[in-house]
Amino acid sequence: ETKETVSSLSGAASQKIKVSEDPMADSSSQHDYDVPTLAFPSISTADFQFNLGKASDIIVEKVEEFMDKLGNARLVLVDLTHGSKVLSLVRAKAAQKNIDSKRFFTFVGDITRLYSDGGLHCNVIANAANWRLKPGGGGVNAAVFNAGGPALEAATKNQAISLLPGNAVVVPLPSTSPLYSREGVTHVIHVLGPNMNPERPNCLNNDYIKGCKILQNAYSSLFEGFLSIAK
Ligand code: AR6
Repeated sequence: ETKETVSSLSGAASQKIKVSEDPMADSSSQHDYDVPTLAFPSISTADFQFNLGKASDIIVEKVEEFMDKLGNARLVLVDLTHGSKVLSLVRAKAAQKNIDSKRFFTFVGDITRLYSDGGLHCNVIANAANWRLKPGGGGVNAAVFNAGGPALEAATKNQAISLLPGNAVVVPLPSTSPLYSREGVTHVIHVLGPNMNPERPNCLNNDYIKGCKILQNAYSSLFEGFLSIAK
């Protein structure tokens, strides 16, 4: 059922438009845009060579732990391809644990183009950073710093100059950053995960006792950082 109403759109002359009387029909898309949403990559599982099975266990365990504190906020694990092993492992394990798929799900796409390419609005995105918080180096770090532009680099320097493994830093994004204007991203959270790659600093030489602890701490820091701005 619809009714006719008179409305002024962006200051233009009034015009007749039809609006639906079903409140859900009009509010649902608006509602989705407003839901605090964190998009995050699988920390440490590419360049840092962390075991995918262990990493996917930790992701699901940490998501489950934070579910109760989330309120209406959402967590989205992102990777570049439909063939992503870590996405399918996490999907299977999350389903097994009956994790609410409205508040935690996986998404295929470039984390710097979730809204413009995929129509998914995430107000916060996470970066799998390096300890110096420097641009470049490939992977998601290069993509996030490229997309964020000089504004992200400067804002990052304001918050921290380095990061210890297992830690995260929340960076408010200036509106001059393309990530803000194009994607609607208001914060980037840099996370430093454990490194198993001998060619990168702080290699743990396959010590998965330490590695798993650090990855757990990394996700706790990330989700706590997100909650601190989502509320
Ligand atoms: N969008 C979404 N996911 C991505 C993107 C993207 N644009 N790019 C990569 N991934 P990695 P790490 C996924 O290697 O293992 C950097 O050079 C990727 O498929 O970016 O924590 C830093 O400077 C994988 O699932 O991060 C560090 O030195 C996940 O993101 C180091 O690499 C993480 O892959 C960190 O290594």
